Amino acid sequence: MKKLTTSTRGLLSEIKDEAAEMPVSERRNFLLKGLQLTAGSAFAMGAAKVMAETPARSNVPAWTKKLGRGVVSVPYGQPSKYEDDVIRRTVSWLTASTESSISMTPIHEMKGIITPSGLVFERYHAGLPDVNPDEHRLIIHGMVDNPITLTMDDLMRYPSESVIHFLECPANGGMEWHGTQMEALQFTHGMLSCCEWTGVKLSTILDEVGISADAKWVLAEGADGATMTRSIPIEKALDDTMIVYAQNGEKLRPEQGYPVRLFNPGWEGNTSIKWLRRLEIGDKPWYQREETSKYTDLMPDGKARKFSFIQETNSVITSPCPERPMLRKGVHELEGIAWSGRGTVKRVDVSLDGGVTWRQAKLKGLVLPKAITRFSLEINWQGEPLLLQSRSIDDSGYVQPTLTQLRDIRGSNSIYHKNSIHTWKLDTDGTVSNVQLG
Ligand SMILES: Nc1nc2c(c(=O)[nH]1)N[C@H]1C(S)=C(S)[C@@H](COP(=O)(O)O)O[C@H]1N2
Ligand SMILES: [Mo]
Repeated sequence: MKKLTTSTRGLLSEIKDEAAEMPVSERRNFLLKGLQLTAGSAFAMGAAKVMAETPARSNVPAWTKKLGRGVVSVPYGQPSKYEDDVIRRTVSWLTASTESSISMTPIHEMKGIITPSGLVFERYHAGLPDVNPDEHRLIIHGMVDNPITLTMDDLMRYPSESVIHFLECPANGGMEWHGTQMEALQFTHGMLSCCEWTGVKLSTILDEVGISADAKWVLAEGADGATMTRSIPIEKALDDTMIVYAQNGEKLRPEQGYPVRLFNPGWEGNTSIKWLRRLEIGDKPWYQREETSKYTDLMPDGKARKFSFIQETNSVITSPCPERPMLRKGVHELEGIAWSGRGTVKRVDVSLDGGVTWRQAKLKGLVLPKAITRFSLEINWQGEPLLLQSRSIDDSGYVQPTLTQLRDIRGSNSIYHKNSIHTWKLDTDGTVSNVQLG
């Protein structure tokens, strides 16, 4: 299958040339295949016509004429082989090695609000450790009355809770503070996932160990080679922080921290320590004990923003997008996703003219706090160029800022927390490119 390419048009003409030499019956399937992968409007409209002219009954495919595979031929199910383009991807020049790197979720292919576990973006500081759950221990100590060491079995005996929340790296979109660099939605917004997480509320366990009245911070440490360490304020720990061991109905994937991770709903992803081995209750954050914080946002005056824990509301149009161009003229369901680390997405507006006029989109399906929320708007596209934008507003009243508004306050030195309104340029031929407007 063709890999994602920055030159959609180049690929299209390639497919078109190849198709011209085929008999009509073969061409139909081939064209449809090409459309799913890349597609452009003029070409796509041709394919739709071919399809309409072929009577379905004359086409009895091979798989209708024989028995298929029996049960348990695949003990753990996998996606169809025809979906092998729906995968995590990384940007090779972003990091020096794959062990300290990040891959992105193919959010242009996502349906509904749940990210399948195998497609959740991965962020490692020292590669993926192979943790044996039988040998793994979670230690909870520090300013507590009764320090404890938990096995995974111990942990699973506590009352459990399941929540659906997004998880986003604050560097999502961070490559584009200075200008556009990425010609794919997967790379502009793909450091984002939304799963059902199951585990124990941290407050339940803190209750049991009995924290000191002077406790202010919880230091969390991972069991990977980076022994990644972050501190979270006690208020968050006692609010909705969880110790999770399951994801989308099964045990955590190794990539997501198997057998146990911390999960801080709505907060920057780095605080959700994977392969969690230690929680130390204290009165100081970790950066006052060890090194200086990496997770600050450098401001134009050289000062840094600290404690920018919350992932503020953000949104992006997922169809059309560079990977999903417009296939034909006419009525389209424009679709997108919005999310807010403060709470629930209240409203999403869509602009077709680069922010001059706005229309309110419809929120679709489940609308949950701190979760991916889908929106849609019906448009009738007649081949005119458009500048597509979406603007999310959450129930705290926070309105997603324009790029100019964000840069006015934060400059463009930071690599974190770029949640500004995103613009896609839709061309007359249906292709979509990444542009920046004020
Ligand atoms: N132990 C450990 N925890 C970690 C990391 C890590 O490298 N080691 N990366 C963090 C970062 S920066 C992010 S954005 C999230 C990503 O979670 P995911 O890989 O499950 O998508 O995990 C966080 N937890
Ligand atoms: Mo991150």
